[in-house]
Amino acid sequence: MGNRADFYTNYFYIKKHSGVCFHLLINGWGGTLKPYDEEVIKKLDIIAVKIRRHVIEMLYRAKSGHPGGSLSAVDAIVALYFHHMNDNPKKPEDPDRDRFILSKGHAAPTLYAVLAECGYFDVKELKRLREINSILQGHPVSFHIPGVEASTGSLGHGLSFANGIALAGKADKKKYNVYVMLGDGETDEGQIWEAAAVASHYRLDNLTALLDRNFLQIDGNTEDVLRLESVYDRWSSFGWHVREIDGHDIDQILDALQMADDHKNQPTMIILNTVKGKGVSFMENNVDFHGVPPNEMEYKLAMSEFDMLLRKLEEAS
Ligand SMILES: Cc1ncc(C[n+]2csc(CCOP(=O)(O)OP(=O)(O)O)c2C)c(N)n1
Ligand SMILES: [Mg+2]
Repeated sequence: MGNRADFYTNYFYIKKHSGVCFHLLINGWGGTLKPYDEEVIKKLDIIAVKIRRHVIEMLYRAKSGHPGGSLSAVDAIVALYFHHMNDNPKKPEDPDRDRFILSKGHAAPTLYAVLAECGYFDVKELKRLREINSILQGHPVSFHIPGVEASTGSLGHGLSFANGIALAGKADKKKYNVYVMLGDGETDEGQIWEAAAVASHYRLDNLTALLDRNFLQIDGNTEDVLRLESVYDRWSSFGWHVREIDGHDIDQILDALQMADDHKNQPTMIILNTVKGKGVSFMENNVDFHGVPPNEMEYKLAMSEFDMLLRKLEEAS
């Protein structure tokens, strides 16, 4: 555990340090170099596996929760908190912080694991997911958990909430950015499209939405339940700047986030092409693991898969 703690401490330093480098590149030298390199990507890949491990441990212990949509969301949330966002776990109420809102609140275990590993609260709390009197309930509650910006879980509201914070940022002449993650099934909600229209009407270029496009929702393929395609054309016709990437490729995620921050006069939608259950072979693309935790055998199998992958990644780094 000591090694892991050191690893995160060091990584947190790299995150902040690379932010400074980026500032110099843009403001000092004006170059086009990326504010990260292969080493950063390798480290984020390793963190992502460790977060997935936490998620499965938490769900197994709690005997309930949502593995599929938690696992598909990991890489983007890791990229945001461990590299991209300007946030400080020691000052979770800093008025100048970047904000992240997990609109698909059922992926709470991923957000909790990331916040804990960043230092917002003790990693030991993760063991108490869904227990009575635990701060970590099945869906995020903002007034209980340091670092959680919005209480979510009732799908469809997060983008409207993010709009409000982004508008307030403009009114107050703040420099912060707002990031919000939506599920693809979640975008069946009508409120999402009211919010999409509002964001482009007010030219909220300080707002970036990330769509976890895993093609599955609670009980089937999104295209069978209520067709979404063409997702790209829909968001673009609502006045959004849209980019579509591999949602498990850290390099592409970091690049898209930077592009979104730099884009002016429009909100940006990053479509993350993802795999529901990513990282656990028998959960991948398996709708049965939308809201069912692993049993003992599945838990052990998942752990052995993570161990194998971690060994491979650590040897390569
Ligand atoms: C308003 C509302 N209706 C229904 C639900 C129940 N529900 C929880 S998850 C889910 C499916 C969400 O699918 P998607 O957004 O694609 O999530 P992911 O695939 O990322 O898990 C549903 C319908 C809910 N949480 N809120
Ligand atoms: Mg989905």
